[in-house]
Parts: sequence; structure tokens; C-alpha cells
Amino acid sequence: MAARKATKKPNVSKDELLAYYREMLLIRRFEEKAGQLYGMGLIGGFCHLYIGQEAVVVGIEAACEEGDKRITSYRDHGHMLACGMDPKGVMAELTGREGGYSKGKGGSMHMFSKEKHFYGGHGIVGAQVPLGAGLAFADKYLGNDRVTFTYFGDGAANQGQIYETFNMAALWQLPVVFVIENNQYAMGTSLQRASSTPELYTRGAAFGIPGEAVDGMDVLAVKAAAEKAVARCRAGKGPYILEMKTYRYRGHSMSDPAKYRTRDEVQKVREERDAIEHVRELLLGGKHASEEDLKAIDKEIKAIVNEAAEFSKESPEPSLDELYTDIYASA
Ligand SMILES: Cc1ncc(C[n+]2csc(CCOP(=O)(O)OP(=O)(O)O)c2C)c(N)n1
Ligand SMILES: [Mg+2]
Repeated sequence: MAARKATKKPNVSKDELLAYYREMLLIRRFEEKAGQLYGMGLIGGFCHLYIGQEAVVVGIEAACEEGDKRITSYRDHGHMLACGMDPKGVMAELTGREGGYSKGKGGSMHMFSKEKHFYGGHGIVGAQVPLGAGLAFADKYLGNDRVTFTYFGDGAANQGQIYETFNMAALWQLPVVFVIENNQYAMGTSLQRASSTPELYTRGAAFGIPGEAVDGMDVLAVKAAAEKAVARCRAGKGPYILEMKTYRYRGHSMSDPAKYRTRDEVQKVREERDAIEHVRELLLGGKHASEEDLKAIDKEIKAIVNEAAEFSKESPEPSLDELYTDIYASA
């Protein structure tokens, strides 16, 4: 991945930059804490961290309006935090406790919030993509101008159901933005080894769905691209593809020894393209904030994350009666 092009005086306010800084930092510190709790045996099962990819979801959310929907894969903690779900409820779900979003019965990959229009959290690769088109269909049917953001990975982009979805989404001109989070790897397989065409943003061409590649490590670039895509959808012009060029710093999941890439590769991205560092430089360089201001934000975020971790340890395990609830929908 090429180093970031120098950003010329971006047209963005101090408050916006501070908000993006805070939101990305919350995701990173939350994920670091989740990694620690996993190491301590407090989180079981699978746990896929989002560290490195923060600018994607924060930039997309900056272009959303109330009522817009989002749906994603199992790498979902960042998406939940960015759309305003409570860090305590997310962390308690990770530890399998009653105070979690799915009452401790779903875990990392299965959380939802109707209030925040977050539709999961899906463990089957690509499964959320047709569901995302379905959400967009519902909005079109109801005649409102809401948009659904359907996220999936570079690995998922090679699945058959993605193309069935592209066909119907284009045919029905659905208000859906397909966000491909191209973090270069699908488990231990690099995009170069698994994909006949690495330009994933062109994958809708056969269906007449336009797309573009975006520097997914630059929150401002992500926001600008998302605003364009969303305006197009709201105007009834149908689906759009945004391929976010991003990178995950940690393994695929907590149990990944990451033998398929070198430490230098990861280190280089951290040094040259880190999304949080980028905004930090814009804040300091533009004299919008001092080192002290940023330290105070860091402290504030750590307190939120520590509070979530404490809650996730203190909340009780779900009672045995819960084995029999939430199985069938009640009319
Ligand atoms: C249908 C299906 N096949 C295989 C798997 C196993 N699996 C889990 S994640 C994954 C890789 C997906 O990679 P990508 O779409 O790039 O997303 P990322 O993990 O990088 O966010 C695979 C093969 C699965 N969960 N579901
Ligand atoms: Mg991937």
C-alpha cells in the first residue's frame, strides 16, 4: 500500500476533527481492552478485532443521517461503537453477561440494536450482503429516503451471493451502499493470491453498479466518498460500491498466529498510514489542539473503556431460563 499523499489544508472544522479523533480512539482503546480480556479468559469463542480499520466506519458514519441502517460481518465492534451503541452493552456481550446487547447469548459476532439501526454482526462470510439489500428494499418499498450501508470484506467479495445481490440491487435500484473493507487479507490469504481482479470497486460493472476506491486510512477521504454515495442513493439512483483500502493490524481473530505476513509489513502501515495518527497530526499542525488537549481526550476515552470493562465483569451471567427465550419471534 502506498504512503498517504500529503493532505493539503483539508476543509474541515476543528470540532469535526476532534469528533473523528475521539471516535476512532474509542474504537482502538475498546478493542485493545477486548484483546486483554480475551487473554485473561474473560471472553470466550471467537473475537475479531477492528484495530487499524477505524477510519472506515467513522468516516461512513459521518455521512449518515438518523434512520440510515448498517449491517456488517463478525468484525463488528467498531461499527457498533461508531453508530452510538453503548460500550458497556457491547463489552458485556463479549464477556457473555446479562447486561450485553444480546443478554450474553450472542457474543462478539451476534449483536443488534433496533434503536441504532444496527442489524448485526454476522458470522457467515457474506451472509449480511443480501440481508443489507433486503433492508434497502424495505426502505424503498416504504417510500422513504433512508440508505443502508452494507459492509463486507475482500474475501467475501469473491462469494457468489454477493453477485446475486448486486443483480437484484441494480435491477430494483435499491438505496444501498456496498462498503468493501479491503484489509488485504481473508484469514491468512492475501487478496493477491485469492482474487483474479484485485480492483474490487469494479466488481459491480457487470450489473451497472458504479464504484470507486478510497483511501480507507483517511477518515476525511472516507467521509467525502460516503457523502457522494449516499446523496446518489437518496436521489433514487441506485446502489454504489465503495472499496476502502484499509489494513488490519491484529490477526484475523485472537487465535491467529499471523505467519502469512511479516512484522515489518504491519509496522510500515502503522508508521506511514495510521488513521488516528493522521488526524492527530492535522489537529496539532492546524493548532486546533495541543498535546495536553489530546492527552485529556485519551484519558477520557480510557475511563469510558475501563468503565465498560468493569461493567462487563460485574454483570451476572444470564440465568438458565434464558436458554428458552429469544428463540422464536413473538407475534
Ligand atoms: C461461508 C463461510 N465460509 C468460510 C468461513 C470462515 N471464514 C471466517 S472469516 C473468513 C475470511 C473472510 O475475510 P474477509 O471477507 O476479507 O473479511 P475480514 O476477516 O478480513 O474482515 C473465512 C474464510 C465462514 N465464516 N463462512
Ligand atoms: Mg479481509
